[in-house]
Amino acid sequence: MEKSLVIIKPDGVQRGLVGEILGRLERRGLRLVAMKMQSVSPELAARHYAVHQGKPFYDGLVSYISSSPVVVLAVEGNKAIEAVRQTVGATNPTAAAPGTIRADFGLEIGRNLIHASDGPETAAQELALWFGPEEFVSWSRDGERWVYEK
Ligand code: IDP
Ligand code: MG
Repeated sequence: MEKSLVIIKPDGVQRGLVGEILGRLERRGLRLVAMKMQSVSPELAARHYAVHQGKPFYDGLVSYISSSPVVVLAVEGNKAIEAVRQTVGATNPTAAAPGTIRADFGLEIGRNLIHASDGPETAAQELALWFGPEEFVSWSRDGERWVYEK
């Protein structure tokens, strides 16, 4: 099973969409294995978005993510990384497919509501950046045999 790191960004929290966003991931069958609400320091934002350093949107991105609290979570499931990215939608909400979180709730790339890991390596790095090992809860959902064939 794979884990993915998800951040409900400040706009998602401020707009009261935490439950809606969480619900979409839960209803897909993904298992929530860690979750917390926190403020994001510019230092943490810089580490999380290090790959984007030097890009024109970098400064705005760091101030956006540190402007107001976020909800950070880890979800687990078969192909969780790909499944979450699909439910999240394309980076620019107006290019995202209808039915995705970004298309259904967003209009601008600089206010796209949610972050999700984009591959196994970044997921491992991001999970270690945002959570200590003791923050993960190991459990299984009783209905998982109705989500997974095997
Ligand atoms: P992703 O979140 O879909 O993985 P990335 O390309 O990794 O997209 O970019 C990280 C974040 O940076 C985006 O989610 C978005 O918030 C922001 N971003 C990316 N491109 C732009 C842009 O052109 N203008 C403003 N913000 C951007
Ligand atoms: Mg990305």
